[in-house]
Amino acid sequence: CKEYVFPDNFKFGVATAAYQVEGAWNTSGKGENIWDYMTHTNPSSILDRSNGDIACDTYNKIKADVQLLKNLGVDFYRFSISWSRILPSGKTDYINPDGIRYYNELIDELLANDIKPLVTMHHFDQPQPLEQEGGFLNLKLADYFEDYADVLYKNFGDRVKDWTTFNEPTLVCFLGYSGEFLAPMITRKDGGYLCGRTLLIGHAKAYHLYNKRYKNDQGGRVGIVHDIFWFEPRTNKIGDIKAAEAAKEFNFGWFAKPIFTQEGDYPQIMKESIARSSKLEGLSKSRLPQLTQEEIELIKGSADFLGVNHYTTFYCSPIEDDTIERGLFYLPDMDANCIVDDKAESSATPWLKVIPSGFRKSLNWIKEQYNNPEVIILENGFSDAGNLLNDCPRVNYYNRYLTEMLKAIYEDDCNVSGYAAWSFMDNFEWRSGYTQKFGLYSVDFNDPSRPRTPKMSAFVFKNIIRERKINWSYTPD
Ligand code: GCO
Repeated sequence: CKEYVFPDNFKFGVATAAYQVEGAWNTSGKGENIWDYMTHTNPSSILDRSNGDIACDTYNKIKADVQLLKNLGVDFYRFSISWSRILPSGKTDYINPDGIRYYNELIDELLANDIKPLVTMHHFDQPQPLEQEGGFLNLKLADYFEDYADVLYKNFGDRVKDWTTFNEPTLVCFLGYSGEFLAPMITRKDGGYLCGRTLLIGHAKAYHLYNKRYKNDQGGRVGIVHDIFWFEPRTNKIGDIKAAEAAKEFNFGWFAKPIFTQEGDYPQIMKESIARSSKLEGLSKSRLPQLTQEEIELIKGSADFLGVNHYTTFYCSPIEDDTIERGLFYLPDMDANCIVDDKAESSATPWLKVIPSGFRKSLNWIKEQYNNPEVIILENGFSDAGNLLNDCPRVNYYNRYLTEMLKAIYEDDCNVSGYAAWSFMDNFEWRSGYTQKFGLYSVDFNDPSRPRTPKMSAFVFKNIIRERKINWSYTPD
């Protein structure tokens, strides 16, 4: 097969998120966030009854961890800032000096080692006190988010040049406010959409604030991170083809269409199917709140680049096809039921099957639907269950997915400028606790000092970065 070399300006990184790695959950003035609250009040919500109280303890390991990053040779490190560590109440009544100190030290240490920080402002962990006001169901949180972004730009923007507002808004909203999967586990049928509006507006406000007040001096850029699964029709029947289209729009178009297209509104398929199911339930109007013209104008074009997380592919059929069991990717109101391919290679995560071709297809779909925006892959990775250092399946996953990405760049002209592996190290995998390991470094969670050990995948990734090409000799036959 053809050997591609990564483009000259292509940037490599690894990613983490605050709640999954930091620990120090109540140290030096940090406030409680929705995951602290949920794991403490409802321990059985987590598969192994664990939590992120200590996690990987990255809070206490800045210097050592940055050396590991340097050793990998990454150009950037994607991490998230814990809103509650900076603003314990969620609002600007009090800015926690230790939060500012901690991220200053991390950013300075990264830069001293030639690693650029790429910062996520929100990765699933909003402050718990804001839930008393309805959390993201309440549009007011868009303003609180803008105020929080202001504090971040003011304190860190002299050194942070790559910002993203929200990580995976679809999952934050559907799984947090309509489904029962992510904190705060609210189950309101309209919850996902109310949350979605707040996130879109909060994102857009944070984007415009940067442009108005900071961009001139700081010269950075602001994007957002969407998850994209690839959705294949289960067969070539028209119903299955339509179902796969619907799933793409609910998963990705919901947040990408308003921001990245000229129409600046929700996808038509989504509007129609929510209106239809609302009507069937006897509601007088659709439970999807319409964006006003003013909101549309605010949101349209509000991103300098598109962050993309991609892991796997699902196979879709219409919901009425009751010969098919309800799949793992199913959103209420969406006329599609999407299942995993049981025959594909598995990871330790039930929804994550190894289907590399879906990556190239996703990138092509983005190129076609969104006029080839600049894309940075901000998550892609594989989980296993044990403390496997000889992690051949992960190496294989990276080699094969990166090859598909390179084909998308060279053969299809997709505008992909960077790639971050998920994850730098094993960490707290949300509802699955510590049962699913995604790291390039293994972490011993039984040892209070949380030692890190490189897996084979860390060496392979390091080699890819150094040689700027995939070295297949690491891959088992
Ligand atoms: C997500 C998050 C990550 C996860 C990763 C593996 O996609 O849910 O961005 O925090 O840990 O995706 O599931």
